[in-house]
Amino acid sequence: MRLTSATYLAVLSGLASSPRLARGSPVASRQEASSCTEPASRPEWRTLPDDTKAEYISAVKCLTTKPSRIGLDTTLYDDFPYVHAQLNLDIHFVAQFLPWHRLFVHLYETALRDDCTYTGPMPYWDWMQDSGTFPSSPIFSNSSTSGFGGTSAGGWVSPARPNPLTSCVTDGAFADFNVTYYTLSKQSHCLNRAFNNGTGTEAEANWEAADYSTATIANITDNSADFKTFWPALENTPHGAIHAVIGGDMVPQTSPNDPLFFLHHAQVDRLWWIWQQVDPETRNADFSGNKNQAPDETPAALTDVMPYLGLGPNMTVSTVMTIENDVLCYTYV
Ligand SMILES: [Cu+2]
Repeated sequence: MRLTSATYLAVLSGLASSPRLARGSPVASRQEASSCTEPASRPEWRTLPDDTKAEYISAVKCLTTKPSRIGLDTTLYDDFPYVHAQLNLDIHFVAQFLPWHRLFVHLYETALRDDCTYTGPMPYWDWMQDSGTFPSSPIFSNSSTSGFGGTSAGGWVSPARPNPLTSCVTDGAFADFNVTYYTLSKQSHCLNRAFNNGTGTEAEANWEAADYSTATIANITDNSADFKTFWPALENTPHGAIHAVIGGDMVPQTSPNDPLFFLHHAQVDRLWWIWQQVDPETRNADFSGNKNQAPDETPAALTDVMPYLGLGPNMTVSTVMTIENDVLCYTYV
């Protein structure tokens, strides 16, 4: 999907009327509203040439050679699962789910560029294309330079089993790749995947294909009139299914251990953006629902501050309601 100039203007006008900018500079013109004149493109993973895929994957691995940015004795790579796990209850099943992960992926992209000299684009993984044929998705390529690899030998095992950390990825660029955290503890282990072909019911068979099909996404997008309807539908069903079907390290709160996490969440972010484009004037400012997990019913607000524990500056939700602004500057192609 490409932005037309009409939608681009609509995005800018939504930005200019956001509370954050309106308060700071009441006479800001549309041009002054954003310094983002050449947004970076985010393409689908399988459209990248092999050398760009290889460059992306080596930048991801490079993060394991850089020091923690938040004062841990582990690496910059580990900061991401660590922060995500610490904040788990504040960023899931709450309105902040989408904006928090939007900025989280951006922080990751920025680390790949600034700390690991990556020059290519941040890719997303359109798993709708893999609904019904999940294990044969090209993203699971066994190329040792440009493939994320597939599942472990032995198939699905519950993450609750006594030793949950033995489903090692054995092919692709992350074969025998080690990660450091597991849930809230430091527990070094091989990157785990254990593809889960549903749990037996009709609806969940075939890799839960129905949960992330094109038809399901269209249904969510078309039938969610407001943010508080759209976000839980996206989080609970397609987003959750992809975590569950991959299994292994994608299941616990340290799921950013799996490098696929960031391509998955770029896709979730893209789907939010597509939903916003249907009516940008309204939807670029539509943020509503519960601020905290039940039973706290405090309503969420654009002025809510999103925490990142030092990985990046804490920011208000309003800062990331669009993807082409002073802080974020990218678009999906
Ligand atoms: Cu998350």
